[in-house]
Amino acid sequence: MTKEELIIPENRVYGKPSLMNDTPMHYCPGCSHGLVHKIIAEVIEEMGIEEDTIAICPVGCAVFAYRYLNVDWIEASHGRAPACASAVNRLWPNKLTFTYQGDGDMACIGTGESIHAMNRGENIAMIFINNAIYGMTGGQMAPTTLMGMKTATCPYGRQADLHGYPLHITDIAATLQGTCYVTRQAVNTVPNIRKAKKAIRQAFENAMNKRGCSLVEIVSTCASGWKKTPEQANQWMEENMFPYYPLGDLKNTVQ
Ligand SMILES: Cc1ncc(C[n+]2csc(CCOP(=O)(O)OP(=O)(O)O)c2C)c(N)n1
Ligand SMILES: [Mg+2]
Repeated sequence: MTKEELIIPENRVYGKPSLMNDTPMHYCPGCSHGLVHKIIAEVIEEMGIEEDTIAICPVGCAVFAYRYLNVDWIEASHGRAPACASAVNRLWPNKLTFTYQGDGDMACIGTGESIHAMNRGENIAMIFINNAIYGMTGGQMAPTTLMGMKTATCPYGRQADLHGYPLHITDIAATLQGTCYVTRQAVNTVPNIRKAKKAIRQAFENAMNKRGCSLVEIVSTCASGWKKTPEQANQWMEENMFPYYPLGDLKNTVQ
């Protein structure tokens, strides 16, 4: 069956998108990163922009994203993906440019770059994996760590007087004039995976149509960092993360 025939809905068989290569992923069981990679690959394939995509990967667990999807990638230094994406998109305005960042990368070391890229209305899409922790470096507290949540650097739980409050960077993004689409999604169930995929497609279309900056937050699990099994991590996310980071669109100027 040719690739064209495969994307006709009635011919479609469950499988790996052709953009995903056979490199074994380094992600832990139950991690959201792999699922999000897959839906990004599907969207790029469905939009037919495999040769017209430049992705910027972060420092964090997704540092090796460039190994798994066969598009052009640039590896930015920690937090600098939005600055890098801004330059790329100004040089190649007809390419899809997107960043892929964790909460430590986007909402801590890269807060300045993220907010200013969004505020400038760069024609880029930003995919933001919020697992409320620094996964890669051993589970330290992130700006998005919940109140009371235990991490390697707040073993008694996050306390306001010591650590301050969780940063709602997605809510801040929605207030910026340069953003056209800001949404919060998850990949914990099949319906949510479908919604997240639709959101990523919308963000990519906005970027290609030069409508401004889109931010897609994916509320995510980090089973290893949270010291839980994959099932427990999904349940913990539903019970604790979703009330604090409710799913849905925060801003959509495009409808
Ligand atoms: C300049 C710099 N500071 C700190 C680090 C250490 N470091 C690597 S990844 C990371 C945080 C990653 O967390 P996040 O962005 O949430 O991604 P995750 O691993 O959770 O997906 C940190 C602090 C670094 N590599 N470079
Ligand atoms: Mg993280």
